[in-house]
Amino acid sequence: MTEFTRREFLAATAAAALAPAVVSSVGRAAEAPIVLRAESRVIEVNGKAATMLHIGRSDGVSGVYTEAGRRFRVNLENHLGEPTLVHWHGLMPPYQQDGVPDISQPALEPSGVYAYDFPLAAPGTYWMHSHFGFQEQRLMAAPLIIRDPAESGLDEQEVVVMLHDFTFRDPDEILAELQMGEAHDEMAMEKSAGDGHAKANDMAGMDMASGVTGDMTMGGMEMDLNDIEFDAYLANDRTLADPEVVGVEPGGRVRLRIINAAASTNFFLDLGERVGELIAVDGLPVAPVRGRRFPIAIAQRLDIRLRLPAGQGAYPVFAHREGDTARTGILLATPGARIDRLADHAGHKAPAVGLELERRLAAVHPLDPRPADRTHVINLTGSMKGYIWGLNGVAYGDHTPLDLRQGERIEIAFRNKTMMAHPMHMHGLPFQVVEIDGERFAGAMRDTVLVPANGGRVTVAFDAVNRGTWVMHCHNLYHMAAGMMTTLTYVG
Ligand SMILES: [Cu+2]
Repeated sequence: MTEFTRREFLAATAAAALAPAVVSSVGRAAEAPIVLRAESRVIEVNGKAATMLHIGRSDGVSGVYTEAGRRFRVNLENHLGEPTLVHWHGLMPPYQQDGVPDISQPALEPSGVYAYDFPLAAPGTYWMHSHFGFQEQRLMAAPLIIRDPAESGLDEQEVVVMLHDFTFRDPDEILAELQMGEAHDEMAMEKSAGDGHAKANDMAGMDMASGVTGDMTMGGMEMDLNDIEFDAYLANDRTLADPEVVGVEPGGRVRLRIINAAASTNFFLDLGERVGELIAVDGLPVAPVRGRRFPIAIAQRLDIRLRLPAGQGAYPVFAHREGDTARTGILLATPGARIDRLADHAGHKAPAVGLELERRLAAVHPLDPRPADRTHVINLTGSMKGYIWGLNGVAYGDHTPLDLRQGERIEIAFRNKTMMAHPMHMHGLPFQVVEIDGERFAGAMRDTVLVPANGGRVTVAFDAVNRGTWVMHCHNLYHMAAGMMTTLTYVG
């Protein structure tokens, strides 16, 4: 991915120099748009071919790499035999360009083209994914990296890692089976018996280099961690049987940009023996946190700085599925380093992802402290039985849009009444985490926060300044499909 990045950067620079400048209506020279193609592709997983989806580019780059201060100029072409639409996850576009079918704009029909053009304010690690049906589970996602021009002189190698959970099955069938209930109920019981009590012990292995182990005991309560059995976990589309090997320099500095693009899986990012420095979550800077293992919930991102030892070496970067031994990852390797086969299962189950890291995060650019003009309590509701999920007891479609006004400071208090954790994502602008389990603090700015199972309470705050109609939903794709979504509209 790093090689792609460098190549892409050179190609973009060359293209900018050669392409005739187009004069836009405001008289400013504009770059030619990047063409993104929604298309199908065949990949091989576990030795078997699978037809998946893809956001492709003619130059072979996966995703968009650009700089803050530039415009996001993209033409999305639909080369699929079905409608699609792509959401620019974490960006702050005008709402008509947010990529949510029937909220922002109609889905893009086969052979259609949509043009996107808006300014990119903040640098950071973002991503793009289909917001149509289950296309995201079919791997229709790509990195969206906005570099900081102020950091262009840093001697630091960028390594982007996109995580996926992978299934050969049809996601519609998976959801239908979950809604049938029976198989799932058995699995949930087995899981809570098997995992629920192991968690406290597993946490002893938790290491964020500060000695803080966090409070993640589950109090013996039953919970359901992983309700779908996947066939593989991918890092940049590959498993650990044949991982991506990224060439690095002895003693070099690496900036990992980790994107959890999984449909239904929380991971622990595991740096093995190396200690990294977490510098941003969901693209937005935080006061640095040093550690070897960092939780990353569905749709979240981690930016981690890593200084490699002098001398030859190979350094795995694992993503370990919560509540499971399964893992995926990539390998950073100096030239000539010995490369050993990495097992795709760890020797132990990872614990549940909780909020032990979240409590320690502090935004570098927090909201101005200010009392809320309006607070909405949102109960996360639902049941494994019938696999019905909703917000305040209703599914999307029957929902009442959240009431708010342009310019207000809004707080949203999530209360999880279910046995599963929910990664809650809001479109339009990032929020700040300001309260966990009744304790106020000035936490991270981010766009997705995990609300833990069995009574987890998280409050987020934001200023409603990006007028329009937006969605807020659980980013577990199966929960969203089952109705765990609502809308908010604010206009001037
Ligand atoms: Cu959920």
